[in-house]
Amino acid sequence: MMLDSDLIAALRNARHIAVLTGAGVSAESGVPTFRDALTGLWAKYDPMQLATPEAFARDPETVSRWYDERRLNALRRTPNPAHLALARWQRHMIERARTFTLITQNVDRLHQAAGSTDVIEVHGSLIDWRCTRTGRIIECRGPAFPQHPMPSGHGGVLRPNVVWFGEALPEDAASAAQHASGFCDVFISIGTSALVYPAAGFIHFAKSSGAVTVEINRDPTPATEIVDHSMLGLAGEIVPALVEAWEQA
Ligand code: BV8
Repeated sequence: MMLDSDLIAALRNARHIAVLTGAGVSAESGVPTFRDALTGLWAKYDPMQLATPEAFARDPETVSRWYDERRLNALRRTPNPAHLALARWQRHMIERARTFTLITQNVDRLHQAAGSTDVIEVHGSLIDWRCTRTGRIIECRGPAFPQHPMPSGHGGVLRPNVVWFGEALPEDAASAAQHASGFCDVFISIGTSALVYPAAGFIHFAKSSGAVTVEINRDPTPATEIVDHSMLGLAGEIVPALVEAWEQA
């Protein structure tokens, strides 16, 4: 794979790298992207109509079932070469006393399974569910819920601890992501359609803050025309090649 020499030079000199990932990074692990997350019996639903507090209030059983099915699928999946390469890159950057910040829109926890640490989950996680009354968070790695929605045992029911459309990002995650995007020398967007805000805004903020910006994606996106380097292709192929080129630079 031919890699741009200017990009390799920018990566070699970067003291701070920030990466934003989307569902495209997990696609090769068998986790459907948000738009593909509706197969089979879910085909009749629009995810934008299910991933909202209004949908949960209107039909908690359907929304709970959809998220529990996605949770069980995510728990069956394993990290792919893109996840593993990002975790290796972070380790090697830390060894060189540099920073590597991974911001993810994904809710499948595959980055952590690959060994990435301090992952900033701007859209929460499918694995954690929280009580609608107390806000108490419970990590759910067990079998399918026997009931939908599940009683929390604390006077409420369990909802997925994800950020729904119309909900604010977790304050700590949003500010950490904003800081990393504004502070980095190189910002790399991987496997995201760059359509959902405020997450997609981190790409623009990094660029306006002077970072060299890179996009790795199977298809062009609205960010493609504003980044400095666009690499079209599969994350599972491009990301390991990029990390190898950085290690040899
Ligand atoms: C909020 C968790 C306000 C749930 C998700 C401007 C500013 C702020 C908000 C807005 C704004 N304009 C509009 C909004 C509202 C809205 C929004 O952005 N709407 C869009 C549709 C226009 N934003 C919000 O509602 C956000 N909240 O703004 O709150 C507020 C403030 C204060 C107080 C109260 C309220 C919250 C947004 C978060 C929604 N939750 N996920 C769940 O998972 O169910 S978003 C979800 O969809 C994903 O997390 C992802 O971020 C997004 C898109 O999903 P996908 O398309 O599947 O995935 P992705 O984007 O990652 O695309 C896949 C890409 O991968 C594709 O491009 C494909 O080509 C590529 N690909 C595929 N395979 C591969 C690959 N690439 C490489 N290799 C491969 N193998």
